[in-house]
Amino acid sequence: MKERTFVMIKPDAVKRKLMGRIIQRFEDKGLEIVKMRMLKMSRELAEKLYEEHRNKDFFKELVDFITSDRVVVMVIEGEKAISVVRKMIGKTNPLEADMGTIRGDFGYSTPDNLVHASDSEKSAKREIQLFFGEY
Ligand code: 3AN
Repeated sequence: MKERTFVMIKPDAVKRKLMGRIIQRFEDKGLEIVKMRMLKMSRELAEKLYEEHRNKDFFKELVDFITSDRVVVMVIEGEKAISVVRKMIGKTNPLEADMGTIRGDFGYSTPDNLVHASDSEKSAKREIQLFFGEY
């Protein structure tokens, strides 16, 4: 069954001019980009996106980072898109992410680990609605 997932290219990837290469990977895999836009997030929006991390010690660092520059947000569609995209981005910590994944190939630290992608259908719905107003 086709699924939709929310993907965000983070400010570090935009600054490092990796946007094109990251988008290319999703297209090469056979996934469909059905919505996309670039924006600079407000603190309010960033805090909503990351609300599950509100009590973590890295929360302020994460919100500072994600609002520091532009991001690209996308809705990606495809068979099992949520798990396929999570596999393609790799583990949260780029030092532990497998080579061949986006974080494994391009990243070295957190919170600047290049991409965000929804981890479940529930998060995908919430995150897509947050940025695109509809699912
Ligand atoms: P993922 O993005 O792999 O689902 P989460 O949901 O655990 O990972 O974390 C959300 C974001 O918070 C990560 N993408 C990363 O930018 C940041 N983050 C996670 N762990 C840390 C940490 N220990 N220190 C700084 N930032 C972190």
